[in-house]
Amino acid sequence: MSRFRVPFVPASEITPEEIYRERRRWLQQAAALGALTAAGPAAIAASGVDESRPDLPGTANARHSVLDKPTSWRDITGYNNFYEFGTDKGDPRRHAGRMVTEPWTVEVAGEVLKPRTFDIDALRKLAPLEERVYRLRCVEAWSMVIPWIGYSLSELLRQVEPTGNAKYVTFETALQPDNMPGVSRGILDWPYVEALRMDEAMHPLTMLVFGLYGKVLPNQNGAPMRLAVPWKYGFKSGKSIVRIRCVEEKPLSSWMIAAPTEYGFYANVNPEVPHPRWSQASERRIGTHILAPREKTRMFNGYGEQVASMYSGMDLRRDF
Ligand SMILES: Nc1nc2c(c(=O)[nH]1)N[C@H]1C(S)=C(S)[C@@H](COP(=O)(O)O)O[C@H]1N2
Ligand SMILES: [Mo]
Repeated sequence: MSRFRVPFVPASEITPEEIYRERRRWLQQAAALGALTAAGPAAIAASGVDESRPDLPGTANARHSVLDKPTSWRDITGYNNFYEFGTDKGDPRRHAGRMVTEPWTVEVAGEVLKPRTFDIDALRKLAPLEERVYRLRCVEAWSMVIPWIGYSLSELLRQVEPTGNAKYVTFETALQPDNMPGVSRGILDWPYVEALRMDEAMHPLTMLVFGLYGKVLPNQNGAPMRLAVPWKYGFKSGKSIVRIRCVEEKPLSSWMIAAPTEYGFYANVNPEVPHPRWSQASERRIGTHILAPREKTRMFNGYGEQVASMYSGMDLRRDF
């Protein structure tokens, strides 16, 4: 990345859209030259990537990447929510090594013409792996920037041919009570289940993830396969998925069952709708200086241009 610079134009002379377009053009050029990858050698060295993990490279997808500086490997893999392993931010890294991820299969069933159980190796090869730098905004008002490796979930759903009755898609996390110390402590209605509307699931930004920073996904981040839905609060992106079902009726997610007034089905990032117990107007970027100002949270986590049309006509205060 150091060989390339965003061309400098005085900010006073250009509109935000022009900045955005210019940067995007630059990104595409850089990507075409193979220069832009968040997991490039310099970035990897700086972020403390665990070099002992197996490689899982992906081709940089500049169109679907943000320009924010990726959060360090240390923070991405050490500050986690994965309640199956406990509620402390360090619990997933401490305990997720016990989760058995081999062998691993993913059942894709329900309202589909071709239900099928996929082996994880087949899933990794189902479509070309891409690297996409996404923002992740947690409902707890912190955020990260993560270079994920994977491809659009639509690639998988197309394979099973959803029927006309398939209106929603559910994602179920593995349940290994003996290996997951958080499960016996209640908290959620296990297994962890999350869901999307079919158009959300088919949106190109909705990503099936197998790796990060060019490495195979660590268990605490949802190995061997998790979801990344960047315009929604982090809890919508289920980890360590074993079952995907296309269904007709709007499903209840584990979080809706646990606290229906706090967590809705859509959970789109929305600075104007506070959580009943705290504001969602700003966020703390993990890994920045303790005195760094909080960032303003953006509607749809900054992905409005790509996703807002899916919600036109909806009252997002009611359908939170
Ligand atoms: N199965 C499962 N998936 C989960 C969670 C969880 O507790 N269990 N936590 C969610 C929340 S609240 C967030 S913010 C993201 C965090 O992902 P990360 O730890 O990879 O950053 O995972 C989501 N997926
Ligand atoms: Mo979260």
